[in-house]
Amino acid sequence: MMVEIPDSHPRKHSLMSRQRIVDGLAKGILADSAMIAHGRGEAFDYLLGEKTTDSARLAIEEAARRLKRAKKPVISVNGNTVVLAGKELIRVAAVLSCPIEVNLYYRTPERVNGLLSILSSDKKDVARELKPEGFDREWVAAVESVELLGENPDAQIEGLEGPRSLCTSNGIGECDTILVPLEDGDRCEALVMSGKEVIVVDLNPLSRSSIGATVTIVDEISRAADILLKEILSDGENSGKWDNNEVIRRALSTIADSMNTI
Ligand code: PTJ
Repeated sequence: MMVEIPDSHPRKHSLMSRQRIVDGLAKGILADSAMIAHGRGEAFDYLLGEKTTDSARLAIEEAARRLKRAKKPVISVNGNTVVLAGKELIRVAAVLSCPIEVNLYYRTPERVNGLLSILSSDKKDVARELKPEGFDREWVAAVESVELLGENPDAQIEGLEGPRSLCTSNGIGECDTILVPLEDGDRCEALVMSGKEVIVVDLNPLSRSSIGATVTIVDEISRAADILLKEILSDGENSGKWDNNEVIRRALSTIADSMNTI
């Protein structure tokens, strides 16, 4: 049931995201457990104050630096990510000139095709937008050149078995740096083991993906993607040594501090 949410509602963004998941499930493009995954995310987001924390911002800055210096970056998306942040990630891919690959835990050809067709239509919408501030190339061409992969996998993620290991050589297969929102722990581990830099976006700081990643952004995917775009377009300073455990500890301490608000 679609309910009109007034602009004044303090949790409008969160309720609209929930509706996107409901609609995606009705269309059959999301995993049956998509709502459970979303609910877990919402619970953590609530405890994190439903905003990008300072430590998440540091992780986004680090992610931007690594994606910019990567030789072959790629953005991997699953069902939830496409419906929540498809357009945001197309903007990021256009600026990085990198492909987006649909890579699913619960893979079926129907879901892959359905998600690719949403991304194709998102690409058309994004191409019609004004180019983001700081981007000095031709916007329409940059957006149109974003390759959407995943339909015809011709490679496998080393160390994984089954349909979730299937990938495209020109995307996840040969990338050196991968942005993987809402990732599954085994795949994250396998990607790290195969020598790739793995940038995870996950609201749960204690998930196996969060703990195993090279850079963990503990933030909501659509919020994080907007900030990531700005960071990629800015002249960020070089990073020093990256301590990923520190951002995880800081996210946990934000959650612990939320108890002091009452
Ligand atoms: O589309 P598929 O087949 O690849 O399946 C995707 C899901 C997400 C259903 C599947 O990967 C899954 O079951 O994921 P998990 O194991 O529930 O993990 C999802 C993680 O993402 C959890 O740690 C959540 O806290 C986190 N999360 C959920 N929503 C968001 C989020 N993190 C960032 N932004 C969100 N919007």
